[in-house]
Amino acid sequence: MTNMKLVLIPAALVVALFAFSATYGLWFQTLYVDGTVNTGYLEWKIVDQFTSDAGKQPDRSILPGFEGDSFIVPERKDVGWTDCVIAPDGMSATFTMYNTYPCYMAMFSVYFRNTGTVPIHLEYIEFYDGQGNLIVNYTYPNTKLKDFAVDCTGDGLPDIEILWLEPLGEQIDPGERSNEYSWWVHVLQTAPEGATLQYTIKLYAVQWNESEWPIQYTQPGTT
Ligand SMILES: [Ca+2]
Ligand SMILES: [Ca+2]
Repeated sequence: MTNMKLVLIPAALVVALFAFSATYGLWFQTLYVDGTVNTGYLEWKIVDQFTSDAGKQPDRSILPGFEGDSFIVPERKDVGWTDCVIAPDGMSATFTMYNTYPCYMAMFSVYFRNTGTVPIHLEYIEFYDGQGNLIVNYTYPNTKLKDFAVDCTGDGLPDIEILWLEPLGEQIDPGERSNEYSWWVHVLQTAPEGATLQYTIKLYAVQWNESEWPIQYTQPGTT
């Protein structure tokens, strides 16, 4: 009887291992499923820009803190000028002001397009100085960014102050172009004489339903 038990136990083990191996084999069997899985992709590009003193325009002037009339054109002098280069990947734009002097003022804008397949939400904007250092990460929706200064030349002294004009919070559907995002720049007294001043901006978007501050829409028929 004892010998019979000893025989039965290994036999049971063999049966159990056989069953387990069948399950194991099925677990790793490749299963083929027919069909197409569509996954959207997130992409946007800066597609256009504006600088107010491109070419030979009369220079504008304004006082520190953007006080005064921004459309003053003193004696129609043309000393400085501006331009913009959009990066080949469309993810950033670099703005340059040439031959500047204190109180010189210029206006700048960018526009971008949703080149992906899902709606996006403009989440924040970054400003970098002339050395590529991050200066400001603008993340506050529907509010005006407080004026901020940027040292473009890396000498520790601010060269320009920036006034951001448009609130964030825009949703852009696939293929659509954004609204205008614009800001003013005023050259400070501490900028080097005749300096070429440069800074870069980057815009960041997220999938519309992953925004930290989604736009609250009113449902039709509600008050
Ligand atoms: Ca000019
Ligand atoms: Ca400086």
